[in-house]
Amino acid sequence: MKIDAIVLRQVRMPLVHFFETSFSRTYERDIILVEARANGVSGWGEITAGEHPFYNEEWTEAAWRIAKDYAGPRVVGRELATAADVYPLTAHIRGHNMARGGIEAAVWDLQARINGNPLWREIGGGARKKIPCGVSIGIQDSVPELLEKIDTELAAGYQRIKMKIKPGWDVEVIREVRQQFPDIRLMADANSAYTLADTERLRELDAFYLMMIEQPLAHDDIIDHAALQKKLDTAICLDEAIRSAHHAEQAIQVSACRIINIKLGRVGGFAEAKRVHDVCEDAGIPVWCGGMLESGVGRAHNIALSTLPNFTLPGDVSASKRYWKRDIVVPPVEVDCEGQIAVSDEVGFGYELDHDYIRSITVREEAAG
Ligand code: OSB
Ligand code: MG
Repeated sequence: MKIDAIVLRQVRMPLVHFFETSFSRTYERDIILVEARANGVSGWGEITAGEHPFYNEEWTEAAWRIAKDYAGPRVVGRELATAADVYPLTAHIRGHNMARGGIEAAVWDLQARINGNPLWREIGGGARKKIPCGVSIGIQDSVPELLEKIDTELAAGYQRIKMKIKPGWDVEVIREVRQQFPDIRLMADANSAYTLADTERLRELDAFYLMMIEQPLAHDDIIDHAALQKKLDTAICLDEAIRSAHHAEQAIQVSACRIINIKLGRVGGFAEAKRVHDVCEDAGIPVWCGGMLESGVGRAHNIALSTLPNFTLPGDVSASKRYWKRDIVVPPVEVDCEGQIAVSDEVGFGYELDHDYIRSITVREEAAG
Protein backbone atom coordinates (compact mmCIF):
# COMPACT_ATOMS: atom_id res chain seq x y z
CA MET A 1 0.00 0.00 0.00
CA LYS A 2 1.55 3.28 -1.14
CA ILE A 3 0.16 6.27 0.78
CA ASP A 4 -0.76 8.88 -1.88
CA ALA A 5 -2.01 11.61 0.43
CA ILE A 6 -2.92 12.49 3.99
CA VAL A 7 -5.54 15.20 4.43
CA LEU A 8 -6.25 16.87 7.77
CA ARG A 9 -9.59 18.45 8.64
CA GLN A 10 -10.39 20.33 11.82
CA VAL A 11 -14.05 20.09 12.80
CA ARG A 12 -15.73 22.13 15.54
CA MET A 13 -18.44 20.33 17.49
CA PRO A 14 -20.33 21.70 20.51
CA LEU A 15 -20.90 19.16 23.33
CA VAL A 16 -24.52 18.66 24.43
CA HIS A 17 -23.33 19.19 28.03
CA PHE A 18 -20.03 20.65 29.28
CA PHE A 19 -17.47 18.12 30.49
CA GLU A 20 -15.42 19.05 33.55
CA THR A 21 -12.30 17.28 34.82
CA SER A 22 -9.84 18.28 37.54
CA PHE A 23 -7.92 20.22 34.86
CA SER A 24 -10.62 22.10 32.87
CA ARG A 25 -14.18 22.44 31.59
CA THR A 26 -14.88 21.79 27.90
CA TYR A 27 -17.95 23.11 26.04
CA GLU A 28 -16.87 22.59 22.46
CA ARG A 29 -14.43 20.23 20.77
CA ASP A 30 -11.96 21.04 18.01
CA ILE A 31 -11.22 17.65 16.52
CA ILE A 32 -8.67 16.80 13.82
CA LEU A 33 -9.82 14.13 11.38
CA VAL A 34 -7.22 12.33 9.27
CA GLU A 35 -7.96 10.95 5.80
CA ALA A 36 -5.26 8.64 4.40
CA ARG A 37 -5.48 7.69 0.70
CA ALA A 38 -4.03 4.75 -1.25
CA ASN A 39 -5.19 2.71 -4.26
CA GLY A 40 -8.13 5.12 -4.72
CA VAL A 41 -9.42 4.21 -1.24
CA SER A 42 -9.68 6.47 1.85
CA GLY A 43 -9.18 5.47 5.48
CA TRP A 44 -10.14 7.69 8.39
CA GLY A 45 -8.68 8.41 11.81
CA GLU A 46 -9.06 10.96 14.61
CA ILE A 47 -6.40 12.83 16.55
CA THR A 48 -7.60 12.72 20.16
CA ALA A 49 -5.69 15.75 21.48
CA GLY A 50 -7.69 18.21 23.58
CA GLU A 51 -8.08 21.92 22.90
CA HIS A 52 -5.47 22.78 25.55
CA PRO A 53 -2.29 21.04 26.79
CA PHE A 54 -3.89 20.09 30.12
CA TYR A 55 -4.58 16.32 29.92
CA ASN A 56 -1.12 15.81 28.47
CA GLU A 57 1.22 18.04 26.45
CA GLU A 58 -0.77 17.68 23.23
CA TRP A 59 -3.41 20.09 21.98
CA THR A 60 -5.16 20.83 18.69
CA GLU A 61 -2.72 23.46 17.37
CA ALA A 62 0.42 21.47 18.17
CA ALA A 63 -1.12 18.23 16.89
CA TRP A 64 -2.02 19.92 13.61
CA ARG A 65 1.58 21.06 13.08
CA ILE A 66 3.04 17.71 14.11
CA ALA A 67 0.68 15.80 11.81
CA LYS A 68 1.12 18.19 8.87
CA ASP A 69 4.86 18.94 9.11
CA TYR A 70 6.41 15.90 10.81
CA ALA A 71 4.34 12.71 11.06
CA GLY A 72 2.43 13.09 7.76
CA PRO A 73 5.52 13.71 5.60
CA ARG A 74 7.17 10.58 7.01
CA VAL A 75 4.26 8.47 5.73
CA VAL A 76 3.11 10.14 2.49
CA GLY A 77 4.70 8.59 -0.60
CA ARG A 78 5.82 5.53 1.34
CA GLU A 79 5.17 1.97 0.30
CA LEU A 80 3.97 0.29 3.52
CA ALA A 81 3.91 -3.49 4.03
CA THR A 82 1.39 -2.96 6.85
CA ALA A 83 -0.17 -0.14 8.89
CA ALA A 84 2.07 -1.32 11.75
CA ASP A 85 4.95 0.35 9.84
CA VAL A 86 3.60 3.82 10.68
CA TYR A 87 4.68 3.66 14.35
CA PRO A 88 8.40 3.06 13.62
CA LEU A 89 8.30 5.51 10.67
CA THR A 90 7.18 8.31 13.01
CA ALA A 91 9.20 7.21 16.07
CA HIS A 92 11.83 9.88 15.38
CA ILE A 93 9.26 12.37 16.76
CA ARG A 94 9.45 12.57 20.56
CA GLY A 95 6.04 12.36 22.23
CA HIS A 96 2.99 13.70 20.35
CA ASN A 97 1.53 10.20 20.35
CA MET A 98 -1.99 11.44 19.62
CA ALA A 99 -0.90 13.26 16.45
CA ARG A 100 1.10 10.23 15.35
CA GLY A 101 -1.65 7.83 16.44
CA GLY A 102 -4.40 9.62 14.49
CA ILE A 103 -2.43 9.06 11.30
CA GLU A 104 -1.62 5.49 12.25
CA ALA A 105 -5.28 4.72 12.95
CA ALA A 106 -6.32 6.20 9.58
CA VAL A 107 -3.82 3.89 7.84
CA TRP A 108 -5.25 0.85 9.71
CA ASP A 109 -8.75 1.81 8.55
CA LEU A 110 -7.38 2.24 5.02
CA GLN A 111 -5.72 -1.19 5.13
CA ALA A 112 -8.94 -2.76 6.41
CA ARG A 113 -10.90 -1.20 3.52
CA ILE A 114 -8.34 -2.28 0.92
CA ASN A 115 -8.51 -5.84 2.30
CA GLY A 116 -12.31 -5.77 2.58
CA ASN A 117 -12.22 -6.40 6.33
CA PRO A 118 -13.89 -4.78 9.31
CA LEU A 119 -11.28 -2.84 11.28
CA TRP A 120 -11.61 -5.14 14.30
CA ARG A 121 -10.54 -8.13 12.18
CA GLU A 122 -7.67 -6.20 10.60
CA ILE A 123 -6.18 -5.39 14.04
CA GLY A 124 -6.55 -8.99 15.27
CA GLY A 125 -9.60 -8.37 17.49
CA GLY A 126 -12.96 -10.12 17.46
CA ALA A 127 -12.94 -11.64 20.94
CA ARG A 128 -16.46 -10.24 21.49
CA LYS A 129 -19.41 -9.17 19.34
CA LYS A 130 -20.67 -6.67 21.90
CA ILE A 131 -18.53 -4.42 24.02
CA PRO A 132 -19.44 -3.58 27.63
CA CYS A 133 -19.90 0.17 28.25
CA GLY A 134 -19.54 2.50 31.17
CA VAL A 135 -19.83 6.28 31.31
CA SER A 136 -17.50 9.00 32.51
CA ILE A 137 -19.40 11.75 34.33
CA GLY A 138 -17.68 15.08 34.80
CA ILE A 139 -17.62 17.33 37.84
CA GLN A 140 -21.04 18.99 38.17
CA ASP A 141 -22.16 22.30 39.64
CA SER A 142 -23.91 20.48 42.51
CA VAL A 143 -24.26 17.02 44.07
CA PRO A 144 -28.00 16.73 43.19
CA GLU A 145 -27.08 17.32 39.52
CA LEU A 146 -24.47 14.55 39.73
CA LEU A 147 -26.92 12.13 41.36
CA GLU A 148 -29.49 12.85 38.67
CA LYS A 149 -26.93 12.26 35.90
CA ILE A 150 -25.92 8.93 37.45
CA ASP A 151 -29.58 7.94 37.68
CA THR A 152 -30.13 8.73 34.00
CA GLU A 153 -27.10 6.71 32.86
CA LEU A 154 -28.03 3.70 35.00
CA ALA A 155 -31.56 3.81 33.59
CA ALA A 156 -30.04 3.79 30.08
CA GLY A 157 -28.29 0.52 31.00
CA TYR A 158 -24.65 1.56 31.43
CA GLN A 159 -22.66 -1.05 33.35
CA ARG A 160 -20.47 1.18 35.46
CA ILE A 161 -20.22 4.79 36.50
CA LYS A 162 -16.97 6.72 36.55
CA MET A 163 -17.04 10.08 38.29
CA LYS A 164 -14.38 12.73 38.04
CA ILE A 165 -12.88 13.88 41.33
CA LYS A 166 -10.54 16.63 42.53
CA PRO A 167 -9.68 18.13 45.94
CA GLY A 168 -12.95 19.64 47.20
CA TRP A 169 -15.06 17.24 45.08
CA ASP A 170 -14.10 13.83 46.38
CA VAL A 171 -14.78 11.99 49.68
CA GLU A 172 -17.96 13.86 50.66
CA VAL A 173 -19.41 13.63 47.16
CA ILE A 174 -18.61 9.93 46.74
CA ARG A 175 -20.18 9.29 50.16
CA GLU A 176 -23.46 10.77 48.93
CA VAL A 177 -23.26 8.81 45.68
CA ARG A 178 -22.70 5.58 47.62
CA GLN A 179 -25.62 6.33 49.97
CA GLN A 180 -27.94 6.73 47.01
CA PHE A 181 -26.41 3.90 44.90
CA PRO A 182 -24.92 1.30 47.29
CA ASP A 183 -24.63 -1.54 44.75
CA ILE A 184 -23.45 0.02 41.50
CA ARG A 185 -20.06 -0.51 39.91
CA LEU A 186 -18.44 2.83 40.71
CA MET A 187 -14.98 4.30 40.11
CA ALA A 188 -13.27 7.68 40.34
CA ASP A 189 -10.84 9.48 38.02
CA ALA A 190 -8.62 12.21 39.48
CA ASN A 191 -6.62 13.16 36.37
CA SER A 192 -3.49 13.74 38.43
CA ALA A 193 -5.05 16.15 40.96
CA TYR A 194 -3.31 14.69 44.06
CA THR A 195 0.15 14.06 45.49
CA LEU A 196 1.48 11.57 48.03
CA ALA A 197 0.79 14.24 50.68
CA ASP A 198 -2.93 13.41 50.11
CA THR A 199 -2.48 9.73 50.95
CA GLU A 200 -4.71 9.84 54.06
CA ARG A 201 -7.50 11.53 52.11
CA LEU A 202 -7.24 8.96 49.32
CA ARG A 203 -7.32 6.16 51.93
CA GLU A 204 -10.73 7.41 53.01
CA LEU A 205 -12.01 6.32 49.59
CA ASP A 206 -11.38 2.67 50.57
CA ALA A 207 -14.65 2.86 52.55
CA PHE A 208 -16.62 3.12 49.27
CA TYR A 209 -15.40 -0.13 47.63
CA LEU A 210 -14.67 1.57 44.31
CA MET A 211 -13.68 -0.66 41.36
CA MET A 212 -10.57 1.50 41.00
CA ILE A 213 -9.19 5.01 41.27
CA GLU A 214 -7.74 6.31 38.03
CA GLN A 215 -4.48 8.31 37.81
CA PRO A 216 -4.57 10.01 41.22
CA LEU A 217 -0.95 11.29 41.10
CA ALA A 218 1.23 13.14 38.59
CA HIS A 219 0.56 12.60 34.89
CA ASP A 220 4.07 11.26 34.28
CA ASP A 221 4.58 9.35 37.53
CA ILE A 222 4.89 5.62 38.12
CA ILE A 223 6.99 5.35 41.30
CA ASP A 224 4.72 7.41 43.62
CA HIS A 225 1.73 5.42 42.38
CA ALA A 226 3.53 2.25 43.52
CA ALA A 227 4.00 3.79 46.98
CA LEU A 228 0.33 4.82 47.07
CA GLN A 229 -0.95 1.46 45.84
CA LYS A 230 0.78 -0.23 48.82
CA LYS A 231 -1.33 1.93 51.17
CA LEU A 232 -4.69 1.57 49.41
CA ASP A 233 -7.14 -1.34 49.28
CA THR A 234 -8.68 0.26 46.19
CA ALA A 235 -7.02 -0.74 42.92
CA ILE A 236 -5.13 2.02 41.11
CA CYS A 237 -5.70 2.28 37.35
CA LEU A 238 -3.14 4.23 35.34
CA ASP A 239 -4.22 6.41 32.41
CA GLU A 240 -1.96 9.41 31.64
CA ALA A 241 1.26 7.74 32.83
CA ILE A 242 1.09 4.81 30.39
CA ARG A 243 2.26 6.06 26.99
CA SER A 244 3.89 2.87 25.75
CA ALA A 245 4.18 -0.85 26.34
CA HIS A 246 7.48 -0.13 28.08
CA HIS A 247 5.69 2.10 30.59
CA ALA A 248 3.14 -0.66 31.17
CA GLU A 249 5.97 -3.13 31.85
CA GLN A 250 7.59 -0.74 34.32
CA ALA A 251 4.32 0.06 36.11
CA ILE A 252 3.53 -3.64 36.45
CA GLN A 253 7.07 -4.46 37.59
CA VAL A 254 6.84 -2.03 40.53
CA SER A 255 3.13 -2.75 41.26
CA ALA A 256 2.07 0.84 40.53
CA CYS A 257 -1.41 -0.28 39.43
CA ARG A 258 -3.71 -3.30 39.15
CA ILE A 259 -5.59 -2.09 36.06
CA ILE A 260 -4.64 -0.08 32.96
CA ASN A 261 -6.79 2.24 30.83
CA ILE A 262 -5.67 2.03 27.18
CA LYS A 263 -6.30 5.05 24.97
CA LEU A 264 -5.48 4.64 21.30
CA GLY A 265 -4.11 8.15 20.86
CA ARG A 266 -2.19 8.34 24.13
CA VAL A 267 -0.04 5.35 23.14
CA GLY A 268 0.38 6.33 19.46
CA GLY A 269 -2.09 4.06 17.66
CA PHE A 270 -3.22 0.46 17.27
CA ALA A 271 0.19 -1.23 17.03
CA GLU A 272 1.38 0.11 20.39
CA ALA A 273 -2.09 -0.25 21.95
CA LYS A 274 -1.92 -3.96 21.09
CA ARG A 275 1.53 -4.24 22.65
CA VAL A 276 0.25 -2.56 25.85
CA HIS A 277 -2.72 -4.94 25.77
CA ASP A 278 -0.42 -7.97 25.42
CA VAL A 279 1.96 -6.89 28.20
CA CYS A 280 -1.04 -6.49 30.53
CA GLU A 281 -2.63 -9.77 29.47
CA ASP A 282 0.60 -11.69 30.15
CA ALA A 283 0.78 -10.11 33.63
CA GLY A 284 -2.87 -10.75 34.49
CA ILE A 285 -3.70 -7.03 34.47
CA PRO A 286 -7.15 -6.31 32.97
CA VAL A 287 -7.52 -3.32 30.63
CA TRP A 288 -10.37 -1.15 29.42
CA CYS A 289 -10.72 1.41 26.66
CA GLY A 290 -10.60 5.06 27.71
CA GLY A 291 -12.25 7.92 25.85
CA MET A 292 -11.27 11.47 24.85
CA LEU A 293 -14.73 12.87 23.97
CA GLU A 294 -14.29 11.50 20.46
CA SER A 295 -16.42 12.05 17.40
CA GLY A 296 -17.95 8.96 15.81
CA VAL A 297 -14.69 8.25 13.98
CA GLY A 298 -12.52 7.92 17.09
CA ARG A 299 -15.41 6.20 18.86
CA ALA A 300 -15.61 3.55 16.12
CA HIS A 301 -11.86 2.96 16.40
CA ASN A 302 -12.28 2.53 20.18
CA ILE A 303 -14.98 -0.07 19.58
CA ALA A 304 -12.67 -2.06 17.30
CA LEU A 305 -9.87 -1.85 19.88
CA SER A 306 -12.24 -3.05 22.62
CA THR A 307 -12.72 -6.38 20.82
CA LEU A 308 -9.20 -7.50 21.83
CA PRO A 309 -9.48 -10.26 24.44
CA ASN A 310 -8.08 -8.53 27.54
CA PHE A 311 -10.54 -5.59 27.34
CA THR A 312 -12.62 -7.33 30.00
CA LEU A 313 -13.79 -4.28 31.99
CA PRO A 314 -16.45 -1.80 30.78
CA GLY A 315 -14.77 1.16 29.02
CA ASP A 316 -15.55 4.86 28.61
CA VAL A 317 -16.89 4.27 25.09
CA SER A 318 -20.54 5.31 25.12
CA ALA A 319 -23.33 6.48 22.81
CA SER A 320 -22.87 9.39 20.37
CA LYS A 321 -25.92 11.15 21.75
CA ARG A 322 -24.27 11.65 25.15
CA TYR A 323 -21.83 14.01 23.40
CA TRP A 324 -23.35 15.26 20.14
CA LYS A 325 -26.69 16.50 18.88
CA ARG A 326 -25.52 15.20 15.53
CA ASP A 327 -22.50 12.92 15.10
CA ILE A 328 -20.35 12.80 11.95
CA VAL A 329 -21.03 9.07 11.43
CA VAL A 330 -24.24 7.33 10.36
CA PRO A 331 -25.84 5.65 12.12
CA PRO A 332 -24.63 7.24 15.36
CA VAL A 333 -22.98 4.91 17.92
CA GLU A 334 -25.78 3.40 19.97
CA VAL A 335 -25.81 1.52 23.27
CA ASP A 336 -28.44 -1.15 24.04
CA CYS A 337 -30.44 -1.37 27.28
CA GLU A 338 -27.85 -3.76 28.74
CA GLY A 339 -25.10 -1.20 28.28
CA GLN A 340 -23.44 -2.80 25.26
CA ILE A 341 -22.42 -1.64 21.79
CA ALA A 342 -22.92 -4.17 19.00
CA VAL A 343 -19.71 -4.42 16.95
CA SER A 344 -20.31 -3.64 13.27
CA ASP A 345 -19.33 -6.19 10.60
CA GLU A 346 -19.11 -3.51 7.91
CA VAL A 347 -15.80 -2.97 6.12
CA GLY A 348 -13.46 -0.44 7.75
CA PHE A 349 -14.38 1.23 11.04
CA GLY A 350 -17.97 0.12 10.62
CA TYR A 351 -19.98 3.36 10.17
CA GLU A 352 -20.69 5.69 7.23
CA LEU A 353 -19.15 9.16 7.26
CA ASP A 354 -21.61 12.04 6.94
CA HIS A 355 -19.50 13.97 4.41
CA ASP A 356 -21.97 16.84 3.96
CA TYR A 357 -22.13 17.46 7.69
CA ILE A 358 -18.35 17.16 8.03
CA ARG A 359 -17.92 19.76 5.27
CA SER A 360 -20.32 22.12 7.05
CA ILE A 361 -18.38 22.01 10.35
CA THR A 362 -14.85 22.01 8.91
CA VAL A 363 -12.91 25.09 10.01
CA ARG A 364 -9.55 24.14 8.47
CA GLU A 365 -8.34 21.68 5.83
CA GLU A 366 -4.79 20.98 4.66
CA ALA A 367 -2.79 18.18 3.09
CA ALA A 368 0.13 16.84 5.14
CA GLY A 369 3.55 16.48 3.62
O1 OSB B 1 -9.12 10.97 31.91
O2 OSB B 1 -10.37 9.59 30.94
C1 OSB B 1 -9.97 10.74 31.06
C2 OSB B 1 -12.02 13.09 28.85
C3 OSB B 1 -11.04 13.98 28.45
C4 OSB B 1 -9.78 13.83 28.94
C5 OSB B 1 -9.46 12.80 29.81
C6 OSB B 1 -10.42 11.88 30.20
C7 OSB B 1 -11.73 12.06 29.73
C8 OSB B 1 -12.85 11.22 30.14
C9 OSB B 1 -14.03 11.18 29.20
O3 OSB B 1 -12.91 10.65 31.18
C10 OSB B 1 -14.18 9.87 28.52
C11 OSB B 1 -15.22 9.99 27.44
O4 OSB B 1 -16.40 9.99 27.78
O5 OSB B 1 -14.85 10.09 26.25
MG1 MG C 1 -8.58 9.21 32.92
